[in-house]
Amino acid sequence: MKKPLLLALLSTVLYLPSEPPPRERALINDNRAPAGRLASGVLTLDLEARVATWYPETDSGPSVDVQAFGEVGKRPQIPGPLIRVPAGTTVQLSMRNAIPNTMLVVHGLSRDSIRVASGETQRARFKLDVPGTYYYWGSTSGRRLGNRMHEDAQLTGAIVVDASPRVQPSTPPRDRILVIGLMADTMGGEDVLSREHLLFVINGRTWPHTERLVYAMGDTIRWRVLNTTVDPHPMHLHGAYYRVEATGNGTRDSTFAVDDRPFVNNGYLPPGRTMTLFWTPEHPGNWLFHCHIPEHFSFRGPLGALPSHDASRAHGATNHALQRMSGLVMGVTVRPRNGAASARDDDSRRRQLRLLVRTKPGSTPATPYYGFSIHERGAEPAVDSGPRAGPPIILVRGQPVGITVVNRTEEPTSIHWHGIELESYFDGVAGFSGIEQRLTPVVAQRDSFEARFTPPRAGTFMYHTHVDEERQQRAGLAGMLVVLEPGQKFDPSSDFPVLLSSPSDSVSELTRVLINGSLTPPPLSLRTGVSYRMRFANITTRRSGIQLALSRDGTVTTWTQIAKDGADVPRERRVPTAARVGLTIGDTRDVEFTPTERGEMRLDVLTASSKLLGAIVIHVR
Ligand SMILES: [Cu+2]
Repeated sequence: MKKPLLLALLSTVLYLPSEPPPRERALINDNRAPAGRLASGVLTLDLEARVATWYPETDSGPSVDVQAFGEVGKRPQIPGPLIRVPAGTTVQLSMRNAIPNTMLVVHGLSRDSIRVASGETQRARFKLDVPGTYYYWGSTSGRRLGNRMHEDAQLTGAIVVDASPRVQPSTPPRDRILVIGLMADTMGGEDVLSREHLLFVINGRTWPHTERLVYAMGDTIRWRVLNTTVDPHPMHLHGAYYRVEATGNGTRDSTFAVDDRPFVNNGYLPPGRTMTLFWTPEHPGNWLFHCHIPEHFSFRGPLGALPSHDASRAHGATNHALQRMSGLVMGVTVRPRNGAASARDDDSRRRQLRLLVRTKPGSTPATPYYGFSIHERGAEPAVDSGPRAGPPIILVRGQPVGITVVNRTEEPTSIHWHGIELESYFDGVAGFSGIEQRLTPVVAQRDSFEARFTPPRAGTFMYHTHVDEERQQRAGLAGMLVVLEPGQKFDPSSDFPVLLSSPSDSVSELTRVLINGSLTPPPLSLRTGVSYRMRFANITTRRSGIQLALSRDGTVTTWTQIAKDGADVPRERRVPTAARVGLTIGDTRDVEFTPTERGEMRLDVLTASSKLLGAIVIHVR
């Protein structure tokens, strides 16, 4: 609208604001530059909470006004300014509340929370003594850390206390700090199926706009990952394992003894928890580090809006990674070593399999029903209407394999070999896996793609679609991948895969899981005195809190955990424990047990609050 000329002139002369001044932009904080002034063992830090405009995608993308911490005289940051000091540093803090009409309560700085009314400044003096990873957080809504949803949900900053420089030379830290944040409209929980707005960010940005971390082969990569959200996050690393060095809850951080460090590719990060991890890439190329809950990394609209029904169909997407994922994902690029020879391809020894991906009877476009079949020799197996999960693929450690994924469905797909340490190009993230210009293509309708790898480790892994994950995994595109030691035979009478997935209809999904693709898995027949192995895998789409329990007459028995995520528990650390274990999305776990008495046993699949989701009945003879 045109302003009347006189008013326009007056505005010019008198600088009358014609509209409110634009808010200042929040800086995206990569958590590399510590805040404040450090001198003689004292950090002077003047913080302020203000309202700022946040751009979680790109500098010119959609934006939202939120509350943010900043240093006084500098721009606000999301996440808040990094406090990073050597152990023993005294912090001289001032905290100002520049948000109108609020009571700001800040936790994690000094022993007590700091309450600051609008326009006021509070001071605190405290010492940071214990090395580790922590965070501070504020609220103006009176909510707890994870329950902040809108305006105050980004009032979070990392605190890192480094070992004293007298102990450790003061080289610039090479670790990276990744703060997971969330803005949502409802809190969620086990039974909430869809949240309208759900914006997951890492260091203030959502995928594919999160920072791309670049390393060289042989680098030790060290991350401090902070979950300041209400949701748990199983953090899956593609193509490699990491060691968890420490875990914390924001105010306490515990370092594992060297021998106790979990060795995983899928580490569980509950709400409010932190973990410090490290890994050394052995393969160059592009790798993902992402939450394995599809709702947390599937494609969403601007500012995390639930995409419209049409937009949620991936049929046209050719670049899955960039067009069909968002949220809680980091991309890592590992540069090849100069002059390093690529792995020698020995085709004469390569076992060739075809993995047929086909539409099953009963499939509809709205609720697709797809199946995997393995075709190794002879005629192609017929399409069956059996279990809604792929058959186990049995491979041998050290034996090269070529698995040709043949897509005969009506939508593009791509298969990820979950937990296998392989070349990036075969990792299955269409549009992302690979090196430089050679990126994995999506497997289009009526097309195929040969994944080549040599499993370096015997154990329990998975193969599953990495396209439109929620839809295609529920359609049935997930199975177990078992890698045996050379010379070992797979014995289905003593070795039991137990793959958990989600039913495709939303009513069953509320109360049940599929066990090996079935709501009614057949009972197992065991004999006393025989040792059995069970291989558990959770590829459900929303059941991150699953517990598995083996019991007799209502009493949990004992078993021995022998592997997690495909990596063996060292023999000397294998001890019988109570037969109950958590299995989050993306986890695999192997246990061994020997029945000692005849009778009936049960393997129950339970929610975190012990509601029954499914069971296998076991007859011991
Ligand atoms: Cu998550």
